[in-house]
Amino acid sequence: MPQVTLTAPKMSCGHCKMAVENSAGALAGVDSVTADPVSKNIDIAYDESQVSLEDIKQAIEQAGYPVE
Ligand SMILES: [Cu+2]
Repeated sequence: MPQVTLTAPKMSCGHCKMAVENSAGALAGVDSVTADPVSKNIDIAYDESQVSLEDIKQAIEQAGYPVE
């Protein structure tokens, strides 16, 4: 299962963490999402046969957090 770390500089607090985790975590095929508002990193494990990295980025960006 691929694992990737994205960076979302706009995350700043626990609310941001939950918003990011809930947005990506709601996608079928996303196994785990851990967002850290201090390091700005989002660790994601996903099943590439069910969901693409592009879909995951899009979900997080739609929640209001541009990813790098
Ligand atoms: Cu916040």
